[in-house]
Amino acid sequence: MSLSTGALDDLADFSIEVPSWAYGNSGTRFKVFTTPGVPRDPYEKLADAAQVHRFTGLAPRVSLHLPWDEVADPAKLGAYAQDLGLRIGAVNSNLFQDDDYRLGSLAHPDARVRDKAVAHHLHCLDVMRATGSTDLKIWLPDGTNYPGQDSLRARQDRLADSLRRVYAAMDDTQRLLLEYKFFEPSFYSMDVPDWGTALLHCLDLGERAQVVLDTGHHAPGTNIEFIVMQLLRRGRLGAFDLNSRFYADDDLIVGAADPFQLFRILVEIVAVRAHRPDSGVNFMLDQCHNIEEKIPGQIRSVLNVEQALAKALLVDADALAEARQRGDVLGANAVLMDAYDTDVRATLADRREARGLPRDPIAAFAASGYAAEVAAGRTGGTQAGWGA
Ligand code: PSV
Ligand code: MN
Ligand code: MN
Repeated sequence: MSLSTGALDDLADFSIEVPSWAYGNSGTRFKVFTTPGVPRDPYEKLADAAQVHRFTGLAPRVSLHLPWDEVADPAKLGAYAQDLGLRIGAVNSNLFQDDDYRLGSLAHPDARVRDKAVAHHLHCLDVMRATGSTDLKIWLPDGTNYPGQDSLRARQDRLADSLRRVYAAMDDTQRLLLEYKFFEPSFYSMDVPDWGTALLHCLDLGERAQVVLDTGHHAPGTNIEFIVMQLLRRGRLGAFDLNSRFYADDDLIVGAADPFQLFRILVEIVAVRAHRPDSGVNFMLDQCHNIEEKIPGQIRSVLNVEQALAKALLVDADALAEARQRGDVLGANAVLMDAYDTDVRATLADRREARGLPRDPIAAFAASGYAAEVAAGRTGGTQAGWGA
């Protein structure tokens, strides 16, 4: 396949949002390993994120998580991001580390706790106003562990009411992005376990409520690209949390476990040009780097997404349509596989070089000395929030 077709031109303004928590120490409930030079505050997380953008040109936005990224002056944090050539992306409302949330947050049986969770979102909206963020991202740990523990239906009603209160407080320029997850930390029922539930809540709320699809949040074998297509059909795919899973919510580097699945997802995206910046689909990462180096881990991640998108852009749409029309099952499949099997690495390196970026961003970062510099200068870095 020739790569000189201009099919890859759309890569020029494609971007990926990185999570602030990818730069902190993280781990499992068994152990959190520390990394020398890990950021001590949100400012240092942004400085590390800026390295990913510097070497790839792909990652100009950073998601925050509150209260992990709480600062005295959010406007100053937003301005600092700008100085680094970045922007604050989605603000995630953390509802899973407060003792009050033992039985849930926005769906909690006690109105006092629900009020507290709603108030936290109003605070997040203020931080968004101060930092220039437009996306409020809600992932609920809410659910139950035992049949009978609470009324499944009452929990939905309480959740709908709480979400309405948050939505009503939003500006016209702000979006509410609702993420689903099929299990964990609740093991019998999650209150937003699937895309159908998330979509129903979003449809009730209004136009500016959209669904977040985290690629690690489905049962094994789920056809994720079908969900992508269906949410796109209704104009309700707001964002991705991209990562890889082998078993559950593994939060590993995107494209590591199943690059073909990532390609198939992006084929559905490209089919309706949702990779374009004006589509409203925010391509975010939600990953943790438990044992690998964090900045190179993020660089690898954004490059994996770019590579999968490049292959999706190479799909010959006309040939595919013709094969489908004639009922040529193998022919249609071959069109997809031709694109997937194309080695785009040299082409992408050429494109980087032409834009003044390194051909090999991971090698360039290693050669830059940044890791040694921060290891020497930062002591007592924070953990992203998991384990202990
Ligand atoms: C939950 O598993 C989740 O995917 C949500 O997006 C959280 O905000 C995120 O992980 C960070 O831990
Ligand atoms: Mn997520
Ligand atoms: Mn997750």
